[in-house]
Amino acid sequence: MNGVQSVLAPRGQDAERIATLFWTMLGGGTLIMLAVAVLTALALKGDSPGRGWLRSERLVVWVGIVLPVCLLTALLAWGLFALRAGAVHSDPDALRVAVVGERWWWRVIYPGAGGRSFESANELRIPVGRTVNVELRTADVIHSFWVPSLAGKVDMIPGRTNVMSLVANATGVSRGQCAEYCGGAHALMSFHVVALNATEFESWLAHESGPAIPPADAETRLGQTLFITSGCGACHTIRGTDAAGRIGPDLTHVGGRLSLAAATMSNDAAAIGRWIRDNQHIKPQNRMPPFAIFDDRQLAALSRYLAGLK
Ligand code: HEC
Ligand SMILES: [Cu+2]
Repeated sequence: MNGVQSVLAPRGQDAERIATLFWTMLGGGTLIMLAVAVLTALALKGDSPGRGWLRSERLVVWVGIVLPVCLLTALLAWGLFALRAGAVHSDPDALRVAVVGERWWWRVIYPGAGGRSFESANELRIPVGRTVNVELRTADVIHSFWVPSLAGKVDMIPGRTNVMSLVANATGVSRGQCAEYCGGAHALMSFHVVALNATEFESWLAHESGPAIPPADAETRLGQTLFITSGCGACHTIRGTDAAGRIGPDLTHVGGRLSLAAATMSNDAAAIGRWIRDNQHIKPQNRMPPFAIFDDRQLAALSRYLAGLK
């Protein structure tokens, strides 16, 4: 997935402006540096008419003062204009989604039908071409929400709600990362943003807002029973079951996500099993205790149940 997390591979309106700003500043800076190098070489090694020209007052005033003042003022003005990226787009049709930074994962809250919101985690799905205003909050310390290929970064600050706009220009997956050190597992606090076309997005949203699919066979029924009886539901919600915990990510459709544990692992039954048994080695200090209480058959049932929650 080349460029999924690169400022230089923009796939969003604001990221495009930032990339243009970067290339323009780089180009301008390079030209100025070359000019200064040539003038320096001339001053050091040039013949005497050349050096005399360099000493002339007119050159010092025009090239030494007037030119830099005009050039830098123009670049500053243009840079400020270009960076209206980062401003919130006022778009009546905008989709509003909330993302809450938690040590060390992302709670994502979508508006549901009839004004009722519902939760997901560690993955933001958005419709391509439509403004998405993301409300950024934190449950604990300062985090920073950054998807380099879509837009600039905005901090999540205790007691405040910051809003940023995202507009994806193309369908596809971008990767984001917490960009403000927030303690132990900060480096493993990433996520994906998946831009879908409008109809795909609407059907995904409708499915995601619904309850978990019930287990279909004896093994996944055992998995669900283990989930409820082992205390997982104290921290996790699976809508449609008795599990209604709010401390960890909502697992109603966990099997449908691209990754586990905030883009730390790939997502399949085997990875879920490893996560349950060994998560403190996989993501040291994360807030889920490792569970060594299951035998292999139980762990397989529990993992298959969760992986099946698409
Ligand atoms: C004390 C609270 C707590 C308990 C109990 C708990 N978890 Fe977790 N769980 C968490 C937290 C917090 C995370 C997020 C970890 C991270 O990514 O930093 C998590 C993450 C997960 C994930 C990855 C979810 C995702 O979106 O990436 C799975 C799967 C999971 N837990 C399954 C379980 C199962 C199965 C049990 C019971 C055996 C369980 N959890 C018990 C708190 C808990
Ligand atoms: Cu962080």
